[in-house]
Amino acid sequence: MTSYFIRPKKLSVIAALLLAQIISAQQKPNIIIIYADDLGYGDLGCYGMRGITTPNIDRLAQQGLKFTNAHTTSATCTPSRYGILTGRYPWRQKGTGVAPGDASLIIPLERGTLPAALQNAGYRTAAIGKWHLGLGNNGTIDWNREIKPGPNEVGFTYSFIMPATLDRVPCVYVENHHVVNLDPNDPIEVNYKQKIGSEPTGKENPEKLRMKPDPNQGHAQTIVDSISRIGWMSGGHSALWKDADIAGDITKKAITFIGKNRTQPFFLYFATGDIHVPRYPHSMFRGKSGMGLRGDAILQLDWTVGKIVHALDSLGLTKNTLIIFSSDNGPVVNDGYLDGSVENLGDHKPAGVLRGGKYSIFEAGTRVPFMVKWPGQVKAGKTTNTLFSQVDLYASLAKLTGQSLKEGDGADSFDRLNALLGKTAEDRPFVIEEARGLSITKGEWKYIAPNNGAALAKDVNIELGNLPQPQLYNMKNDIQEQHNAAEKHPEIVKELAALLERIKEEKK
Ligand code: NG6
Ligand code: CA
Repeated sequence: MTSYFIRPKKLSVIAALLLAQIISAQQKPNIIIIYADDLGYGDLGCYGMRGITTPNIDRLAQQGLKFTNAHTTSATCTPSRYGILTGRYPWRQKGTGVAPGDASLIIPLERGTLPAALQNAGYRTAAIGKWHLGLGNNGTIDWNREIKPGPNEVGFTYSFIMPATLDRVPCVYVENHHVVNLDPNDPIEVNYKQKIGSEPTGKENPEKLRMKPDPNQGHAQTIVDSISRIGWMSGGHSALWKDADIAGDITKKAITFIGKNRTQPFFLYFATGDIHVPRYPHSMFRGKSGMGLRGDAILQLDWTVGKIVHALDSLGLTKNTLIIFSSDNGPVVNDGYLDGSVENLGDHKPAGVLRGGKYSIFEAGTRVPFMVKWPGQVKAGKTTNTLFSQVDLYASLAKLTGQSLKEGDGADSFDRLNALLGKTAEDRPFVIEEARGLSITKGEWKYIAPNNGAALAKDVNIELGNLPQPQLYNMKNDIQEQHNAAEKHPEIVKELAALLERIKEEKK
């Protein structure tokens, strides 16, 4: 007998076909930036790590393009994030160093940003995960009211963020303009100058801690989730995060955002808390890497990436989604907590072959893993050594989405779309790196401007690369920056020093 009504099974097939049609009609690709925290050049299987496997992240490299000479603007978090989102060198603006948890928003409201350009191009945009670019203005934030300006004022349609780093108070999520799960009868107060409230602190109540702060590095203030932090906070008990749940919480939000926007172009800036300190991953990963909590956090990071990729697959979005994976600065092992990561590191080299690490003007400070996957558009399984900077994502993605930048917007950002998609291996004309001082790399030469910072950061055990004399390294023959060739090649020193000065003096 012929059926006159469509069976539910058929209906779902029709719905799927319709959805596929809507999706293929969607011209512009979805864009996801997965931004890891403190992940080093040597911290992934596809960048040579042995001992821990990172299959989900490695698959991005297998199915996409792997960069071996891509740089953040800076060797710490806040300035690199500023660079990627604004397309400007952070050192052009005061106050772009590592931000305390109560800092005001450092992104100027009057200028264009990467997310705002994509918003103009019709994208739904989201910042999910670590923010660390300040919130509010005038140096004061009332965490119990509407918190602004923040991500939603600089181009993000939706935000779900950890305000600063995981080691800084307040340890709460902020969704759009509000602290999540805040009980109005238990208001939050935050102070970075003096103790407030009666919460236990790492200094006074070490017996309450699950990991000890390094006595040389602070981090002994208010205890949240059995971990003492930088800064004091009181109240907000119902809003406090659990460190072991952060990766899962933000991944869930990311997948929800992707699902909600599956029929229209979206941009997701997904900034993980991993593998920054304090490292306290979920029990699924704790003790699983054989390399201590830092290794366990790498496993968690890989899981996170797997979940995002899987969500795209199951929604049929893989083909039309450009994924960029990178890190905000180089690696550090002990960054404030005695969490066993140093003892358990074994022979793993977080910076790979490079010298230095986080905070360093040597290469490991800013040369980070960087991968691009876009099926059908970026050839799979290739590696490129093109000199690349994250500051160029703004102009490049604006180009991709048909946006022209207003005068002054993204002023340091070059359109490097062809390099990003592997269509050219041409180098950026130069790359500037920032730590305590600045360096400039052009072709095979890297010049580090003289500066009087310390040569070594003892507490974190990282060579910072600062010297009162000029340094010049040949990055082709001496990638480990062992042989200072400044005296041998004064003409190159002169040329690069002049170029750096010229760029610094540009009015932007
Ligand atoms: C440093 C902290 C370090 C970490 C870093 C920011 C001390 C001694 N060290 O000042 O623990 O929080 O700032 O890291 O306080 S970043 O990746 O967000 O830049
Ligand atoms: Ca960082």
